[in-house]
Amino acid sequence: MTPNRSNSPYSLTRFLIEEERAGHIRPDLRLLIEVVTRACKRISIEVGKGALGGVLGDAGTPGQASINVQGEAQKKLDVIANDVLMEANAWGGHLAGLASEEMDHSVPIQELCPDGATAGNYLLLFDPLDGSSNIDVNISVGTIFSVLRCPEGVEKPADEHYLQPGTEQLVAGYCTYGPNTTLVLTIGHGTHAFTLDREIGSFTLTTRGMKIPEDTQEFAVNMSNQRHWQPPMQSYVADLLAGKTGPRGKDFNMRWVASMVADVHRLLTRGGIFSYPLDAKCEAKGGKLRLMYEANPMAMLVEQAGGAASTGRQRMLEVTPTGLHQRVPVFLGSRNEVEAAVRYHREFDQQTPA
Ligand code: AHM
Ligand code: MG
Repeated sequence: MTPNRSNSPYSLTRFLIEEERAGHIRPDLRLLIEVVTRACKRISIEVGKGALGGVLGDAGTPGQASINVQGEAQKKLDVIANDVLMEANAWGGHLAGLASEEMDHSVPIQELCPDGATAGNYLLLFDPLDGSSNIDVNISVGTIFSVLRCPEGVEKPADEHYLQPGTEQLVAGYCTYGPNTTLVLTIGHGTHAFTLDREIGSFTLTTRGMKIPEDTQEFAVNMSNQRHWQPPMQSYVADLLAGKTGPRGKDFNMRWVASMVADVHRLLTRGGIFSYPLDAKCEAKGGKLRLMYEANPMAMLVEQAGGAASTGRQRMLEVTPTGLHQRVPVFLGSRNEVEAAVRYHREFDQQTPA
């Protein structure tokens, strides 16, 4: 009897094989995505254990929190998620090196796995558990990742080899660990969502070709920073809040999960603008969110879904990186709304002598 294929779930594996057949992806890159997403499944299991698994709370010893390169206290699950991704990729054979939010420097794959590991062709960057301040209160968190090509002839990549603009990304994705676990992925041919089927343990394609509406009436920003923002951001948000009778002529709603993955997932699903602008608290660092493993992968996913991503003054994907952990201001989401935010910056800059 011929199996009824039309009703069988369309797995991530099948999706990737078809993309390879269409010439959109090389076999070693397809296998790298399989390794990374398998690690995400493992992280999803750890996150899902919550208090039962003893995985909540801070890393380190009582009274002595473990601090990462960003100067931020690490949660136990930050460390677990980082270890899972490192371990999964050490033996994969597809990477030349990897870099993480939780580690000071990138690691060449041969150092991770010196016993005869051959260096692959790619560089992987990740934020192993974004939004981790939300873990202990059972709010969605996620993993964000980006894949770049290792420069030709480089066997042992150093930090400088990762400093490529976001336009060079081959793959970008995130996995949200929320009421369900959803992987959102782009290989440069649209943005697609896969939901983890917990019964069979595999990601199933649930939205092919996500499309962000061009217009929105929803914005996401940490309003408690309002007094620290720069003038163009102050005017932009003041006009959003003025609603129907203000210059924008419509009412806006606000949502802020404080997990970038969850906030971006909402705007990929129903539109919106997400912003983390420069403010007086983060100005010296260049912003709050990191370019290489937060802003750039999200920017690629959003652009591939028809949206826009900017620093407020430049297309995000065209920023020339200067450091692995570089920070940038972020505006991304519905195209017309991102353009509106950029306009406020441009008009301010034109009126203000340099
Ligand atoms: P993290 O990578 O240390 O978790 O920090 C990034 C998070 C984003 O997920 C979120 O958008 C932002 O930081 C929240 O910032 P705030 O604490 O100002 O609400
Ligand atoms: Mg993060």
